[in-house]
Amino acid sequence: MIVPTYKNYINGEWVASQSGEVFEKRNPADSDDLIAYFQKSNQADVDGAVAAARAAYDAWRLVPAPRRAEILYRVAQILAERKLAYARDMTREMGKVLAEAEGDVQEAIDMGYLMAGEGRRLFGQTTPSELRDKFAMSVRQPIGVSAMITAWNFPIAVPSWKILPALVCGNTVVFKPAEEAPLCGVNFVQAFVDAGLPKGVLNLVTGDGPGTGAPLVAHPDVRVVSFTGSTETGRRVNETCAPTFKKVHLEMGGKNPILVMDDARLELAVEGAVWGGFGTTGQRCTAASRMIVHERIYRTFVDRFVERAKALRVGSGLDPNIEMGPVISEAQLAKVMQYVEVGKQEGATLAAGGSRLTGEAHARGFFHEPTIFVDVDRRMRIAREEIFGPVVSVIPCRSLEDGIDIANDVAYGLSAAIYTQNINNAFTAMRDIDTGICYVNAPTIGAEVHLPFGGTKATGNGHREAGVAALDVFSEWKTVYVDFSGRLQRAQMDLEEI
Ligand code: UN1
Repeated sequence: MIVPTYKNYINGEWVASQSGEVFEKRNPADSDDLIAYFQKSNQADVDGAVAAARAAYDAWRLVPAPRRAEILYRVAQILAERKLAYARDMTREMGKVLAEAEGDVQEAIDMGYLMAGEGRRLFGQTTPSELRDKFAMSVRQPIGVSAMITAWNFPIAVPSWKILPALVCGNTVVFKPAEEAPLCGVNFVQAFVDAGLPKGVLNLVTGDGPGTGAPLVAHPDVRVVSFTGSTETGRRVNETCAPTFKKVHLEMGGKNPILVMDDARLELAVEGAVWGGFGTTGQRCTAASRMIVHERIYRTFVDRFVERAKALRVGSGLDPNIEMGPVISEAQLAKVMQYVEVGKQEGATLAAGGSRLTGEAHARGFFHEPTIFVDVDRRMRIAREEIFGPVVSVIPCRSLEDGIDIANDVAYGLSAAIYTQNINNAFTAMRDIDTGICYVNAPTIGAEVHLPFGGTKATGNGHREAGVAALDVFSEWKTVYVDFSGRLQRAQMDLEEI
């Protein structure tokens, strides 16, 4: 079978990298399965993509927003038509099970319709002026060329949270998808091409962080950067952008807790723990990697959770019977295995899993057992550091207050959940847990696109994506005063007697 080579998309053309180099992408469930080659883009490619986006901006920003939105509506329709095909490519490329991959594409469809509607809103304020015969309002203005750098774990959904709001606001875009999921990036861009987006408005450069991402972030004509990935890389992105005050949106790590109170519906909490901890093989920013469980129900919870985790069927996500796919790469698998060793050395009790899967069905993929450590102390590294794999720590707590204290005692603050039947507990947790997202009686994963997505502390830098909140990243407020009095009026000074 011929292995395809995909190109960059710059100024309305599919073009090869000026580096003359490509990189390969293989299926993490089967490393014999070579999916395709992609361009290894360099500074020159980035310069070309940014120049195209810069040139297209002058016209695109003046297209009426409702017309811009019509193209986004078509993008959503095209994604809906191709949902299964794109989901299959996604599963093959990054491993998540097919039903989840379909959910990923669905998230972009939802975002498309949401942002299509925004084209007829993009609300600002109109207010009375303190002076007579004067009008005051604020309007959203586009910023310019936006650079999107995304992770591989939600390879269509997360780019949609960034690209669709950027475009409806009137910005143009250079998109660098994760090198672990470039085909999803290509597929997503193809939907815009087929929807009739004018040339140069959306450009795609594939490649790695140092070769492609770094020159993109540093490019002087890029006015706004939106990044999803590790806290370590996010810090570098922020530092690169600081000297020129480039607008930066960062979405980084998590160590998301599920609190299970002694009044919780236990079966529901166990189900939530399994889905939150092992859904997407634990490779979500929102994955529940800490179960903080009230000591009164601790043993029962642990027994049931361990039993459920051990029963999970692990394998290729293309098989409909499989519940958990591989981790993304050999390097990521090594990291997971290293953390398992760390957990053992720290004295946590390994209650489920703990090993790479190596049998016949798993030999050519990066499969790891769903793994649970119990009796974990909050000071252990496995309870504090983001592992990004199927490893969950169970930590006992004495009370709601103690549980919230443990929940907040990490560097990150993306998502949290509480299982309780007590409304006072629920509202206390909603108020006191220091995260950007909080669930009651549902696990930490499963955010919906019309609400703000993001986190506190080392998870973010104060911005939110998706929802209407994303518009704040991709627009600047312009405040406009219109004085139709025909004379000089001085604010704060020319106060009228009434
Ligand atoms: C991510 O892990 O980066 O809320 C995004 C969720 C998904 C998105 C996760 N809708 O779990």
